[in-house]
Amino acid sequence: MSLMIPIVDVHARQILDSRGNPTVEVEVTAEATTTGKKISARESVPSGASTGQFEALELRDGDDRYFGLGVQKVIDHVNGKIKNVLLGKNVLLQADIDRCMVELDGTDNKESLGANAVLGVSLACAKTAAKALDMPLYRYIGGVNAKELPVPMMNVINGGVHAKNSLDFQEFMIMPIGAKTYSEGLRMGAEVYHFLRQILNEDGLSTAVGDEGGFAPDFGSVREVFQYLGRAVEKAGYEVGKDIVYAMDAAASELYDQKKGVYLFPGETKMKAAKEEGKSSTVYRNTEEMIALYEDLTREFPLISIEDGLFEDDWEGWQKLTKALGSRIQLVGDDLFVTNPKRLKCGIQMKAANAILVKVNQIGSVTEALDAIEIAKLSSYGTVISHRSGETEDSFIADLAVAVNAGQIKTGAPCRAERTSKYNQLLRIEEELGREAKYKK
Ligand code: 2PG
Ligand code: MG
Repeated sequence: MSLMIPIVDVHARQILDSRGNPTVEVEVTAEATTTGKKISARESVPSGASTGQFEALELRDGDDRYFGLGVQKVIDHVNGKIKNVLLGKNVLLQADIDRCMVELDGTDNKESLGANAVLGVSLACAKTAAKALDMPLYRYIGGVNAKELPVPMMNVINGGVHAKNSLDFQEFMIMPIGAKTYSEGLRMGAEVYHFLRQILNEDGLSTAVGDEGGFAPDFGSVREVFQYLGRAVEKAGYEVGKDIVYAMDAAASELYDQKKGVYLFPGETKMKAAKEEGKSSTVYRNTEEMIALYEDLTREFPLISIEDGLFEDDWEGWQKLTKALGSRIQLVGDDLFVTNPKRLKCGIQMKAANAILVKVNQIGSVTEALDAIEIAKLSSYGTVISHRSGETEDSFIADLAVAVNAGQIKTGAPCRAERTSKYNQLLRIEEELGREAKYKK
């Protein structure tokens, strides 16, 4: 008979995320039948700003508290219907727990209970189960072969909807691929980040940070961003393209004008107008021009990964992009796939993108996120485990990245506690794994 550790309590509360908006925290308690000992663990739910239209639904109250962003309805769903269904269930049966909640919800996008309700419970169950077995979370989820520390994709320059600056693209990341270990990589990234601040300061540019901890000054162009990154890498004593390479998240759906079928660049327009004393017209690009821009950037700079290069429902465009660049660089589908096994399968069939961004709250349960990762791996698609721009101090995704040997994690700059909590948890895991820890296998 397999081990039975029944759930004896499920309790949700409203807490604040890193943007000061409400989110859900769930505490699950289980009881070891042999000893009668109670074990509890809690987890909280992140929240995006550049959300994909195909994501599972994040339920909000829509009343006059917290500008409509309260999650009291979600709390009631967890403490009511969900708790009723889960009491007495074995906390070790994650797939069974998640399936029960999906069935209870009964919709495709979890709109009746809210993906934030289901996910909070799902995450907390996994953590409670690991604790009940006295196992590290990464090992509970991933098993005995969970040992690969991910390369951090550190978002050191913020733009798009994550910052109020002139940058239309959302994220510019550094990846310390020249490091031998994760901790060395983290150090390299943090050093570059500090030199970047120094250089920006010297040039009179703002070093205030955006939602993910990266700097957010007004840059004249995308190329200027990469030039600054290069200067910071060199000043830190590393080699551009060898020790450190670049990644970006264009978050192109945020720029896409569906009526006109083009991508608008308001920041670039503003900077151009300032230069040309108000004479400039709106800068826009069509799909071919977007692809051409990416091609140019990958030739000019060691840019090895582009996320959401095109609109989230332009499958044809994605096919073209993948044909043009897919054999040379990583093309990551975030809003395109929304961690949804169905959309990922479709993309694989169509040869759209070659990697998936995994955000647990896009799909709303641990099991479904693991399904998406498995499908990606089977088709040799890359996997990047990711935070959201609105985060909490929890570090579930750090353990998840090691559990599935994802190889890459995107969790912001080495700054702001909700970002460093993930990077720091990875340091602990690396220490615990000791000689078995792998980095860039
Ligand atoms: C993204 C994310 C995380 P958000 O687009 O990849 O960096 O942003 O959580 O706002 O969707
Ligand atoms: Mg993205």
